[in-house]
Amino acid sequence: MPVLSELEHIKDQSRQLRGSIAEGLADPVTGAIGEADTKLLKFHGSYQQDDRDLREERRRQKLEPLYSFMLRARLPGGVVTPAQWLVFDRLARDYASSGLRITTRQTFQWHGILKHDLKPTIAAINHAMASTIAACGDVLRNVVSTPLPVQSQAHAEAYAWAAKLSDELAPKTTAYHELWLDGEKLVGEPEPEPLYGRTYLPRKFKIGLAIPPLNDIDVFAQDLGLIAIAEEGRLVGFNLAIGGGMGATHGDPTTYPRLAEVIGFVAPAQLRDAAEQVIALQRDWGDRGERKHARLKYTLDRRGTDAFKTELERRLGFPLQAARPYRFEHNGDRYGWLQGSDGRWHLTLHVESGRLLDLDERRLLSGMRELATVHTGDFRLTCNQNVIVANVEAADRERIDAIVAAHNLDGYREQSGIRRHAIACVALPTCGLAMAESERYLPTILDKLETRLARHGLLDAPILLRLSGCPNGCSRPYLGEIALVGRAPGRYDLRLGADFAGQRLNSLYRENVDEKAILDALDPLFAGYAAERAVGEGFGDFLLRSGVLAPPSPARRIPAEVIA
Ligand code: SRM
Ligand code: SF4
Repeated sequence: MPVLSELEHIKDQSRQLRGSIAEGLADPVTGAIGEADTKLLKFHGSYQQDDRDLREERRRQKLEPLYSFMLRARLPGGVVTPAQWLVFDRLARDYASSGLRITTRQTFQWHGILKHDLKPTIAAINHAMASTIAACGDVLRNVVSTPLPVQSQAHAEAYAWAAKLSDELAPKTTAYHELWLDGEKLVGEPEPEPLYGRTYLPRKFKIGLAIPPLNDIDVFAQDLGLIAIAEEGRLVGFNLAIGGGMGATHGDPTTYPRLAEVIGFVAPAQLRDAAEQVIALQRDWGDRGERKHARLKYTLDRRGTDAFKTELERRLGFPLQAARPYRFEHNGDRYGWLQGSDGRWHLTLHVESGRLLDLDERRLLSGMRELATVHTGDFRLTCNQNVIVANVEAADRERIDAIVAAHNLDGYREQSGIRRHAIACVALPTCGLAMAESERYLPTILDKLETRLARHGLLDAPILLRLSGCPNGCSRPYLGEIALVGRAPGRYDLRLGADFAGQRLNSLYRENVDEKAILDALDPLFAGYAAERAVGEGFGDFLLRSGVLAPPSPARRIPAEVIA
């Protein structure tokens, strides 16, 4: 029996995620809660953080760090009703420090919530018929799903599946109600967790559902990726792809980003069981000794994908069918108005780094609130940190356009290709793991890249740029045509060569370099791309074809035979 990590003991003794969180919240002496409870709090959707900009100054003043809490909602498929939007907006104004933040898993985060405001904030989110449970922690996280409902019927069915999985496979503990919603206090033994047991999963688990040709959720970065297969506009089932993940540790080759492998196809009626059994098998086979190796991707590489599939089919009691052909076109968002097959309209707006905040003349938070007061459809958050004003009647388009223009929410019309397709993770000052700036650095590096791209006539080229403040990869940087992965303040690994459909990992091009070295390395590549690219050829594809980068090993790309 391997030695269990400390977190396994904390989970085991937590009485189904209670720990002493209630006591910690009630303690007026500190803005923090107990160390072990911070780990359990994640399962309730919140991280204890401190403002890293102020850390040193507070230490000098012999003050405790400026503790606050980040809260993450669970919003399957990124769907938000206008009424919910207004509640979330109010919470951002009343309790958070930096507006609303759309995440790379199509939900909202609020940063900077003080300890005593955590309970009213969570209660209000629940009152708005949403939740924060299992938005973080060693459980199935928010299930993401292609947000753009252009193929309206297949989309509606696929979204319903994402919502069902998210709901039915969530933890069943009543600790959440007890702590945040004044539910009845537990007396005696905690309630059973049928899927998760006393120690939940070895690590976080992510499901994402993509509807080809859109891979806007990066389906191959998921622990369990579901590729919806539609025939004549109706959903007929899903290909299953298992073992994707981005996280790595600098200098540790036993950790790495990995693409999910397509292992077969299931009919809709088989999907819930298949998803549940993949999770259950990872629960049983995952590494509970070393958290760095605990994700499903490492389980598969240790035990073998074939062995995993065989055991999965044994537990399911039926074999998976052969994977069906599919084709992804790209993993970015499509900006502007698009009409769905049911006649309704959808407007995708660009939100830089997903941050909705009122700053000078850019009043994005207020603009979105005004939209929410008049909109009769719904909103969809995207995994590229953007927002879709969805299901708009033709007659309402003009009114929506006017609000969008009045609040500078239509920036996408003027932006360069690279700016429209850039994603940056939060990083400093809130993320405790950040080694370098990301969200706050994005505007600076974009300006400088745009200057170089303009010189080569490439301002309109849609190049996929991804910035992460550390190798954990929250912006899925290993799937960027250009990616910067933080090493230290002002220093990054420059990675190049992913494709534009999320089907090939990039590779390291320059290690631990500063801004000048990054720009100097990219400039001649931009020149070559401008002069020699084929029609429609992406920057990443060009770097491979022209021999700047070596062809990737099979494990770093999705095999062509499953692509239609
Ligand atoms: Fe992430 C940890 C932010 C999507 C891989 N991530 C964190 C924490 C909570 C830092 C921490 O553990 O203390 C960050 C909080 C920063 C802050 O102040 O808000 C954080 N991750 C984010 C978000 C907000 C990035 C963003 O800018 O939008 C995304 C929230 C998603 C959500 O709504 O659930 C976010 N994180 C991702 C993704 C992308 C995805 O899932 O599509 C990944 C890569 C995919 C994957 O999981 O492999 C990702 N985050 C990680 C990891 C590395 C996990 C690993 O297997 O090694 C960590 C660190 C960890 O878990 O130990 C991490
Ligand atoms: Fe923080 Fe690293 Fe994730 Fe960025 S990639 S949010 S720095 S954990």
